[in-house]
Amino acid sequence: MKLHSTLLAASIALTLAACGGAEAPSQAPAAATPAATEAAPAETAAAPAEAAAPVETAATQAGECAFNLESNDAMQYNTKNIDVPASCTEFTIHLKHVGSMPVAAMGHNVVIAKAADAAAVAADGAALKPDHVKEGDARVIAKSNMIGGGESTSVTFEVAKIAEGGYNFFCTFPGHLAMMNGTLTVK
Ligand SMILES: [Cu+2]
Repeated sequence: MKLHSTLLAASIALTLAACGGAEAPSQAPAAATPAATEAAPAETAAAPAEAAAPVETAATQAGECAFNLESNDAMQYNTKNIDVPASCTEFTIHLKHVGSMPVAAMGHNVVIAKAADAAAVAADGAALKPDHVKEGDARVIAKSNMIGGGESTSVTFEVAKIAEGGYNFFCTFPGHLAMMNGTLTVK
């Protein structure tokens, strides 16, 4: 019985000694948690492309026997039809280029001819700078100068010459005819 107690005491002493000697420095370095949580890039929704302005809003009838026609840097007139009162003897189309591009790059004019002749008139004038209309072209009722951004011009014609109908107004700058043409309606 005595021996047993002694062994037990020794065992305890050993245990204590072991514990005492094991003084591990308890300075655990703070785990450097990478707190740099990357800010999620905000998905900026792409702004919806603005629809091109309607073509026919800005056209204005400039009095009984005239019309204010606008053209721009996007190769457009601002109307697809011009009403010409049958009561007018002469009719004038005032053309304004509201863009800023030079005439050599984005020139516009107004030529009056039968719709069926428009393509041939433009083709025959394609190489003829600066007006792009063949001199003395019998198919042409009237034509304005070719203008660039910020400029204005006008063309006047006798209404009787288009009274039978089927006439268009169009631009003969190379490549513009498909976009830039409209009807003349005598009424
Ligand atoms: Cu043009």
